[in-house]
Amino acid sequence: MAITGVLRPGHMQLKVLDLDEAVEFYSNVVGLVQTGRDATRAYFKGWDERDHHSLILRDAGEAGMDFYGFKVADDATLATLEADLKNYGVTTERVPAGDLLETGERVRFQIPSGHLIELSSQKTDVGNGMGYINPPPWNEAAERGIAPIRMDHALLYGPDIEKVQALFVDVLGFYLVEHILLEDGKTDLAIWLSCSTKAHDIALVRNEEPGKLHHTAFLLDSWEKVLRAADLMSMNRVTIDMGPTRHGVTRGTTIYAFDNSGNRFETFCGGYQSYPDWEPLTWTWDEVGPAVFYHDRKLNPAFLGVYT
Ligand code: M3P
Ligand code: FE
Repeated sequence: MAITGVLRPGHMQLKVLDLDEAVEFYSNVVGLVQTGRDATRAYFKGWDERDHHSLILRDAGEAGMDFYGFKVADDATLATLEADLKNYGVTTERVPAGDLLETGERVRFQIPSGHLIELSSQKTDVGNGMGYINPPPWNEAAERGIAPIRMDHALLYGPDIEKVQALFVDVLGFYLVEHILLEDGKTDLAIWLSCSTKAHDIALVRNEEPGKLHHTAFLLDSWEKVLRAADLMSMNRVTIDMGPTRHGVTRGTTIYAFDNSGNRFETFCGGYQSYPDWEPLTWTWDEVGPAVFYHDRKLNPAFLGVYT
């Protein structure tokens, strides 16, 4: 098995203003599949995800993120990474199995940017509805609403992103794929980190205020589906922040829009696949516009300034 350690983003718990409204939005407009509900939360997955859930919506009376979790290979890996984090000086806590539906114990810790990150190794495989023997390529869940394949990545806003990078690289086995430099030519404004061959599994933008969410991204498999997503957003009167367009960073095609709580989400079609031995790509301050929006070549004011 070549992929070891941290495998992929596992879950994001998002705070919403009104759970019923959010459930309706993420089911019918975003087109995620609802897989569960508990006292305060609703659970969703993309149509081609197999684990019980990736997005959890919590009735919180406000917007933002509670935590972002990664799936690790197995229980032994979870215990090893927990010990490695402690040796690195990170305080960790075990959240009991079953706290999230169909999910085993989670190791939770705070990173220097103020966000809560989790690792877990067990989540019930509920399948993608197409079975494991002679499966069809897609089913009706792949066409309802925007219908992303999976939750893809998150972009977090907070301070001390170089410390976050060190922790993810030195302890969790991630690598830097791309970064944008500030005017001084030395300090990073933003970093894109991968634990896989994806161009990013997590990204961070430097920001004074800790613990903030810029966006959660959902994967589509073609530029045409990005266009279809934009059509559906307009048909459903969804507020689009930017797009459809392309990122210079990651070369991904993209739309940013807001859910009814004001949380930004991205419908993203990945640009290229990356490898841990590749030299990271650098974007300089004078090219920050095209780094983020390749066609407009400038940032829109809401894009950097609005987060939850
Ligand atoms: C992405 C992406 C920023 C750039 C964001 C890029 C906030 O969201 O998926 O590559 O500068
Ligand atoms: Fe993104």
